[in-house]
Amino acid sequence: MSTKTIKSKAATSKKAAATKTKAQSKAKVAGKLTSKQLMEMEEKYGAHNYHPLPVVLSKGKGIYVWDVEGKKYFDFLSSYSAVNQGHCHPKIVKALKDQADKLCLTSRAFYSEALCEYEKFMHNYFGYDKVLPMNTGAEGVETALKLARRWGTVKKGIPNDKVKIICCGGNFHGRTVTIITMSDDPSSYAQYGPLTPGFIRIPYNDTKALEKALNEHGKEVCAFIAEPIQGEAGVFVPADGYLKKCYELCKKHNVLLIADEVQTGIARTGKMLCSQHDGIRPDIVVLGKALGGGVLPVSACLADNHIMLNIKPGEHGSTFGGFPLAAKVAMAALTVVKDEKLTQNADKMGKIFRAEIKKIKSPFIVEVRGRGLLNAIVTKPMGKKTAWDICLKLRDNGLLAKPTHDHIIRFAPPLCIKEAEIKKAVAIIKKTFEEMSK
Ligand code: IF1
Repeated sequence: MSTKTIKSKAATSKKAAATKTKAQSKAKVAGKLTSKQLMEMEEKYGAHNYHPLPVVLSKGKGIYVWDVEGKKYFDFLSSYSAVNQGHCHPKIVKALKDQADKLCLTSRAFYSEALCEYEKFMHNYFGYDKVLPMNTGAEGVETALKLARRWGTVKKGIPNDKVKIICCGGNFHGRTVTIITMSDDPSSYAQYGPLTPGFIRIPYNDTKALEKALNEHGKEVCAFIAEPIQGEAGVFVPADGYLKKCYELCKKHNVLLIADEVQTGIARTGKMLCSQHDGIRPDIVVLGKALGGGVLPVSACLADNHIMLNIKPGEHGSTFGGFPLAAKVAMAALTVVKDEKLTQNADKMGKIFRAEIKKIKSPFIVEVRGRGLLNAIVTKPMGKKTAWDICLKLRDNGLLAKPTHDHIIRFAPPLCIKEAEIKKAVAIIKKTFEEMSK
């Protein structure tokens, strides 16, 4: 590197350091704590069940977030697809505020006007007979497992202690003890004691493996659960027609198909439900994340009566499931998706994103993959540098993303992003890979 370059780099980093210090002292003057102080606070008083990227956010609007020092970033994680409509969407926040001044919580001991309205809204929006409202994605998945097992024992006649569910390697469905039983990732299931019986795991994207499992165990199997695209596994897009073939095999063996659309649903992949890419209608759909519009935890199971009505009053539920705030927020969140044509935009912007990334000539980019605005860049190891290091450099350059594994980085901005913003973000990604190569 020439002396001139060394000098200019030194000057740049000195300037950056000076800016940071100035911002920190400004923060001090404003009486606000600095990022460093806040991270130390979490270290001391918060459980250590996460290792966040070192950035402390204090504001969000649309596709952008700001840290406590006022630095602006593209949000390319969207809280793992929970902020599809953009941060603090005015119509969603208004729905929350209006309801919060009227009635927040009734429990399910009584009816609520908002929930009754929401239930009909969900029927009309998704075309299933009924909705079972819950809160987190994991609760939605647990509810789907219970609906399937209950259908299996009551309708299919499977002996109660024999009922099975087939799941996929590489899955991520949440973090309860029963759900981590399905996981093949030791960081999810190890050393939590005895797990839940009744699961058969097969490889993802392998219809022959499903056919074999159904031929051998089909009589005791009530359901097959899969993500239409495996998010945490690294945005693993299965072969075209995979889910359709799985659905046909399930029908042949009188087995329910559960689609976990917590991350892939609500327009993220360029269809309202990712299952629609294969033209199928799963027996049970699990929704979460963006159903709450980036404002509240809202999840749900959708199913028809012959599945939903096997759970009788008092046999399942949740204090906050479908509470008035969630009902109003979810209706606003889904209305925004339709009114702002976010499904179509996700499809269009996703194609532009992948095409632009493919133009980047970097020895470290192996491939870019995804559907709609659920994408990932698979990277080649850069000496000792990992995807984490790339994300640190992306942060410095004004874009927030997170690795799913050592070498895969997920890129999932809010679905309201525009073409010019996609191109600015790609320019940051390009610059970052160039800097990492030096
Ligand atoms: C965290 C991962 C993603 C999900 C699918 C159910 C759930 C999730 C397909 C459970 C949740 C979140 C959990 C979140 C990070 C994120 C995640 F990295 F953990 F694996 F997206 F890939 N089904 N995924 O993706 O929903 O109970 O969290 O509401 O920090 O644990 P939840």
